[in-house]
Amino acid sequence: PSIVDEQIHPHASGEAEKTVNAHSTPQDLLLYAGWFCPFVQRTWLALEEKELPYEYREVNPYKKEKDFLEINPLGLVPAIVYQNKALCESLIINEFLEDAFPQAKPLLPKDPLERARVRLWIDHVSKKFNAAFFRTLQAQEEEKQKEALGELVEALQKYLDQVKGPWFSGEVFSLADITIAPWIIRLYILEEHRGFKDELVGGRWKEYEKLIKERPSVLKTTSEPQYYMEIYQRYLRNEAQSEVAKATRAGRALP
Ligand code: GSH
Repeated sequence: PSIVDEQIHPHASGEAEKTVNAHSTPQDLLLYAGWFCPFVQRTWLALEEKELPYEYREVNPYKKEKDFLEINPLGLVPAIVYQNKALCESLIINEFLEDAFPQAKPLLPKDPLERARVRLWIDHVSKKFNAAFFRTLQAQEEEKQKEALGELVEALQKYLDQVKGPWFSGEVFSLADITIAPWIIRLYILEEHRGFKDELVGGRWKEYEKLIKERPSVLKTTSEPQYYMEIYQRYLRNEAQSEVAKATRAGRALP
């Protein structure tokens, strides 16, 4: 492969860069992040929503540097270090933040059944929607692109049917909204290159999408569109060499 994922823009831009700069001093909680990464954005969003003190540290996970592999042997961002212990996986870290900081703003509802419902649909976003997103992005033949796009739209419709409004769980912004938000702000890539349209989802999609895009924590963790495009060009040509891209190419579940 001639395109190397290591050559990515080195840091956040726009609003996200301001947020990074505001979190440069050492704290008990250290976030290993890549500004471009939608999985990182999930954890970054949880930290911002909960207003926890944290230090942001930019790493390029494609370089697999020894120091970072000691933190996360899988070599994936996000990872955090808290009280000298390392933790990885965006969804697990977000659950950890809920457990470890009960005095901070909760991102899960109180009712056990509703908590379980939030988790069920987080699982749906992560298994069905995220996988369809990368399949749509990487498919090269028109027929395959259409098929993947159909699956993506269906996954979004099923999720939307479960949104109580305004947010997934009603009045409280939750980990479900956080789990899908990074992909909502990246949908413009599929709109420009794979024929995605809001109208395909229908219903209250536009309303929900608008609310997510305008959420202050989302704005504060989002870089400028041209820099995301640089990254996603490699996916659109199916040349990306990330673990996610390789799994998608091989028809395997996402890492
Ligand atoms: N399941 C992981 C999570 O939810 O945290 C996925 C994380 C992930 O794939 N991160 C990407 C990464 O670190 C960046 S967006 N990739 C490095 C690689 O693929 O080598």
